[in-house]
Amino acid sequence: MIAVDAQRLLGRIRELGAVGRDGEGRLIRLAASDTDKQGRDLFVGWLRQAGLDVAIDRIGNIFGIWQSADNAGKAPVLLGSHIDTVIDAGIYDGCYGVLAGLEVIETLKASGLSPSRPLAVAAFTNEEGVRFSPDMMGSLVHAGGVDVEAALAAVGTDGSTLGQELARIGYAGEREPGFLKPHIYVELHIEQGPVLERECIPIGAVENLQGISWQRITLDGVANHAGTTPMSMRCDAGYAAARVVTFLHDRAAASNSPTVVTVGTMRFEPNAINVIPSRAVFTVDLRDPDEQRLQAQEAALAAFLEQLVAEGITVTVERLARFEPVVFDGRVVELIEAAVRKRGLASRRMTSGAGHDAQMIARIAPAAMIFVPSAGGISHSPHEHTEDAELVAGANILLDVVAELAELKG
Ligand code: HGY
Ligand code: MN
Ligand code: MN
Repeated sequence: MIAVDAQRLLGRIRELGAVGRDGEGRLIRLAASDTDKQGRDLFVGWLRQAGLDVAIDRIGNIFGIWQSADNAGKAPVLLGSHIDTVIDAGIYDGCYGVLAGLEVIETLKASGLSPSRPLAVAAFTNEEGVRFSPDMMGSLVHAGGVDVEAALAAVGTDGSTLGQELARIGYAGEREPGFLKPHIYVELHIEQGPVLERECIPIGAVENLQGISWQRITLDGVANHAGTTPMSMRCDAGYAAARVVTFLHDRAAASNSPTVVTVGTMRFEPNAINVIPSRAVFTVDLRDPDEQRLQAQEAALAAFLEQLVAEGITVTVERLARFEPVVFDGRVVELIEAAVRKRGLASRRMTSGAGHDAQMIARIAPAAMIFVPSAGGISHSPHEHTEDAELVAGANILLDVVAELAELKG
């Protein structure tokens, strides 16, 4: 059985993982930033070295395509993920799937076999959504889920627009989004959760992905003196925000369901030790594999906010992202499981707790994902880790699935 070049793959993961470190050594490659450009330039260099055609679309999605005279024009097997990161990120989230996709194509290209259809690997823009909302933006545009002009007009947390920033870093491409219609899409990714490690299973065959609801909430109260204002006379935006966080956490914890909630960002105004906050701005990330339960979570939050209004707080809610749960293509999941059995490995079916580009590409092509274990279930953290052997095993499963899909001819 052919196998990927483990050292080349592992070396590239580490090399890309070193790009975009700040003064404290934190890995930060937010979408369309200077460090994202550095990562993009490195990846494009590897695509060119591999002799692939490089195409960049208007939302900055990067595609490396291997096609020949006799298969050009047929829908490609598409691999990929993202290389933008969160703040203080690990080196595997997204990058592993992009670099393993490139590795699989390079390995097949060197094997002398020729696929019946083109093979392509994508690095989608702004999967993380930390600087520009929504997340999975590049793949969402590719799948026609949002108009490219609207996406380019997205205003970032720093007041810039995505379109300006892509132009500034030289990745405002020419190709129309969606120019490449995949035959099938397979995304390899670290699990970012505890299941595979806990069950000592090397591969996850991901059959579905939970729904995601992102909102930014602004609570306006009344600034006043911390010392002279009796508790009964306060309209404290900071306290109100804390009550929202507690309400959501307690509700999710008591729900006895896979419901999860995260308030990952919060700021007060005027943000002074002796001033009752007049304003609190925070984000709420709600997720559930069941759409009804997700809607019930959103309704419970809305009702709680109504209560705050009755107490004199002014509430403003901005919708940042809303994606329903996605079920992947069972045939692709079965292909993954068959490839795992052929290599004598174990796998289990899984739901993805994280959002991924695959959930967007599933709108336009049969799609599924392959997971490998995350040590301690940790991700979106510098402590994110997957063993080399696990990374290589996952890449070889991707190789086998692609070889099957590409109907290789000797
Ligand atoms: O938020 C997510 O799940 C993904 O990492 N963008
Ligand atoms: Mn990811
Ligand atoms: Mn991520």
